[in-house]
Amino acid sequence: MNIDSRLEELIIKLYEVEGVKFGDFKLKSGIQSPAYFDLRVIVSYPQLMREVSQVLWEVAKNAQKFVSICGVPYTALPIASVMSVDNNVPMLIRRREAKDYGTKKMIEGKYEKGDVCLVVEDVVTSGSSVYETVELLNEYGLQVKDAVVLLEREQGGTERLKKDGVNLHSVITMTQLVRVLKKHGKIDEKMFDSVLKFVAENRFDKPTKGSGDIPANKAKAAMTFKERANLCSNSVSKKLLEIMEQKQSNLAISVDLTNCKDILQMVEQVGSKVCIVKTHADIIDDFNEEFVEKIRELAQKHNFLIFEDRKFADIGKTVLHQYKGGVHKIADWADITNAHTVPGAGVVKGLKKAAGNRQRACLLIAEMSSSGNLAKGDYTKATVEIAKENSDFVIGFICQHKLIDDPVFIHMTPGVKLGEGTDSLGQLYITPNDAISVNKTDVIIVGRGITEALDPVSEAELYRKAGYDAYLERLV
Ligand code: S5P
Repeated sequence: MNIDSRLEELIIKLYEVEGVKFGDFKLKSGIQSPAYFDLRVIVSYPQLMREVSQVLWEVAKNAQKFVSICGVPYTALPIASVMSVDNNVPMLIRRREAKDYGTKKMIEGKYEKGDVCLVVEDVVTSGSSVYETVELLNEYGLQVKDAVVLLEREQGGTERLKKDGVNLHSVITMTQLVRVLKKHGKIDEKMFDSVLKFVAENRFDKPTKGSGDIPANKAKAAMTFKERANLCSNSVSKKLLEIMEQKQSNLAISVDLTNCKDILQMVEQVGSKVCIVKTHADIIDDFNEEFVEKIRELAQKHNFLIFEDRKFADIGKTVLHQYKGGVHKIADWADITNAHTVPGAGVVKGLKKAAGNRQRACLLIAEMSSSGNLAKGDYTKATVEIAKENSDFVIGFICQHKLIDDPVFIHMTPGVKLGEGTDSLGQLYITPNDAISVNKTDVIIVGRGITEALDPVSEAELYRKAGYDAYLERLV
């Protein structure tokens, strides 16, 4: 049996014995959760116990050499016992409370100072119970380099333990669990979405940093664009993520040409390769209503969204008129626009008001690609807060790094070119792989890399593939 179907069977079995339940549960911490785990029940199913022990032993092969194993009390105690006996590896027992007579030892079993011990756990949420056991083993002179867990809830435990020097190896992640249960009709789409939303919103390591020093969100199992689309309440972000999945494209082209004919020609050529066409209406010499009609037709034909890169940056009252009125009447034709947050949240409120009932969305410029720009540190952090407070209209960021874990926010990165480099006016380029795979953003925005290429169509295909491949790599 291959590993995937073995894990699928295991997940279904855990569900059938009610080790995993779905509904509305109040956790010890007081928060409501759509999923609840009680894996103690495994002791009543010897075959399941053996299977759990075997899969944990399989992942333990990724650990550094160890001489003993120790289960976190209580659920993992019997699991560790089976692993110990089946694989002829010595076990240690960690006491919960010290005996009030005799030696008062908290660790039972035979060990030498400096021995490396593998910790075994059933479920990891924040990582704190694994760490308590690690600390105690350390007090007794044992080293812990790795821990194995059956279910990683993806709420920050892996990262927390890593910081404390312990590598956590998991058999199943929460995302895998709900994916399999949905696939087999055990939970519906709504429950699937609410579990993933719960996980994203209840991480113990929510990033608070807001600038270039943000660490890539490494261990969180990435969600697909489609899965994220299902979580979106703004219809524009939902549609965009669906297009990205359908067209296998997270490429936005920035068509910074200065006359309508050239722009429309370029868009007709590369439209099938992109999820977004980005414009700068105010650099078009002959901007007119016919252009608007034609580009909307092309958007229908090639299934992309239009993003007018207007970078609003004034008080709410002024941007309201700039967005819906003036020569360009942007709110009438662009699905997405963007804003600087230097004026504060009023800029977003003004744009939202101007959008009215139209299906529109806004990106906030949280970081920039240009050399010496000031969008960093506290400014970036404050921008993320404005986005969170206006998430019905703000669907994401113009940025260089992933800034927030919430899967409904889309991170778009300009200043992208195959081959990096700069231009003569301070633009700094990174590669598609750096943006998507390393910095964990979602969409690459490419201008001259495509529009100035000898063969823009082939070049667009190169960028599409580079961006999407980097995204697929992130999913693994
Ligand atoms: O920080 C930014 C934000 C934006 S929206 N840096 C940028 O370069 N942009 C825009 O992305 C810029 O206005 C231009 O339209 C595009 C980059 O074009 P390229 O030719 O340098 O790829």
